[in-house]
Amino acid sequence: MINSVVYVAVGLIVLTTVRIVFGCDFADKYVISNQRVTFHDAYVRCRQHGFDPVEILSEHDEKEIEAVLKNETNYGWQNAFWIFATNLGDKKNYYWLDSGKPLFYSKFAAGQPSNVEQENCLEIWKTSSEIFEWNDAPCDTKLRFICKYRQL
Ligand SMILES: [Ca+2]
Repeated sequence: MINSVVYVAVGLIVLTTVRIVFGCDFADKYVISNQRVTFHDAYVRCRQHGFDPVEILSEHDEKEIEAVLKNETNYGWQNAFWIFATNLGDKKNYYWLDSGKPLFYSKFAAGQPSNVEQENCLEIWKTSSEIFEWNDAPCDTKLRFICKYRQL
């Protein structure tokens, strides 16, 4: 009896873990907002809801985000999402706001970041060719945003 309870408990833990790591759309790893807010409001809202503002540190992270966004959005810059890197620190190099890490990985659109004076915050969006790309945009633009469930 005790053994079967243990097996069931272990089974549930394995199932839950697998679902988080390999879920087909990673919907239980990331949270996509319906609201459109400024970059800094987006950061605060992730935190207020107990999530982490998303950071894309590798191609693996990028692929997961793209899998989530694929069914979430129409194409075009109007439908972009904040990812939480900015160059407001030194106006030159981009760093992830939460961890302070530099961009080990990036997927900027051709000609981006354009480094126009007012464009200091990074967004991700889907082109009409169904390709996801990054851009530097004005931080006070109101966009949807991506948070991540805190990993235990
Ligand atoms: Ca730009």
